[in-house]
Amino acid sequence: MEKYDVLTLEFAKGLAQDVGRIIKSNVNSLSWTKTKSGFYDIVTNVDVEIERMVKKSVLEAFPNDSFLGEETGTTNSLEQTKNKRLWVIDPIDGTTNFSKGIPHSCVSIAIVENGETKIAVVYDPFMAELFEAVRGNGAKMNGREIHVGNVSNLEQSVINTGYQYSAEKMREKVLRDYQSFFGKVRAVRVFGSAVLDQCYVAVGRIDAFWEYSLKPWDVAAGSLIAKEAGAIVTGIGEEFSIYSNSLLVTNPMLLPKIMEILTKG
Ligand code: 2AM
Ligand code: CA
Repeated sequence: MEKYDVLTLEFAKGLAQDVGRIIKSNVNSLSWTKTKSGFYDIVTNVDVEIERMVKKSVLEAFPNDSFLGEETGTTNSLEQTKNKRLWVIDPIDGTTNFSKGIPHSCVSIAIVENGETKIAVVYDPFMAELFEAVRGNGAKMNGREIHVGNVSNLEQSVINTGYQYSAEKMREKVLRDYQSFFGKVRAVRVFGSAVLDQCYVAVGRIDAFWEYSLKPWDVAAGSLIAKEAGAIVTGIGEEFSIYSNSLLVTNPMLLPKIMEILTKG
């Protein structure tokens, strides 16, 4: 690993743990919660405060890099970020959980080069779990290498999904997919943090995860951690990129079976 990548990774890990402490200590004391695009799409004062803090720290430490965050958008146009490192941040993934005191959310940090994630750090302060990956170097949780699970038949699989309430066009498809798995898998879960869902595939807690209409900050870090842990990361009927509309993360053995169901429906 290059020295600069090691330095960046260590910086991102420190930052993620600092942010995690803020998330955990604020979980039951929010100043405000606002709606964004619809009544279901919310943001809290903590999301905004964390993102401002992260943006300031990142741009002070790495002034030549660009920044894209869920709450404050981007410092540069996509064209301008082409030959630069782009930090893609979700200050809190699982904001609805967080706002209700449900202890399942995380901070997500990805460093992207030419549209592909090179370094990823995700921290869940409630479980004190730090996930990390560097492209080509495997994935770790709390310093130990992690790998996807080895469930090969649907009947024994526990899979996970999520949905954007705002994506009205997808509603019927989401419900059809959900129903298609009934009676075929052991369980379908909806935990409410797309980033942790991808990390959970990486560590073998769940066997597959799929979702539509995600944004770069929902997928940039988790997808690399899953891939480096041996998962297949793909779009559904399209190629995967951090900008694509669909995401399936699965252990390799389940890929054909799950893809068949998702593309048939
Ligand atoms: P969030 O908590 O950062 O909003 C739930 O299915 C997952 O989708 C969560 O990871 C959630 O991230 C994300 N999500 C919720 N609303 C979204 C939206 N309008 N666009 C993109 N992602 C969204
Ligand atoms: Ca968020």
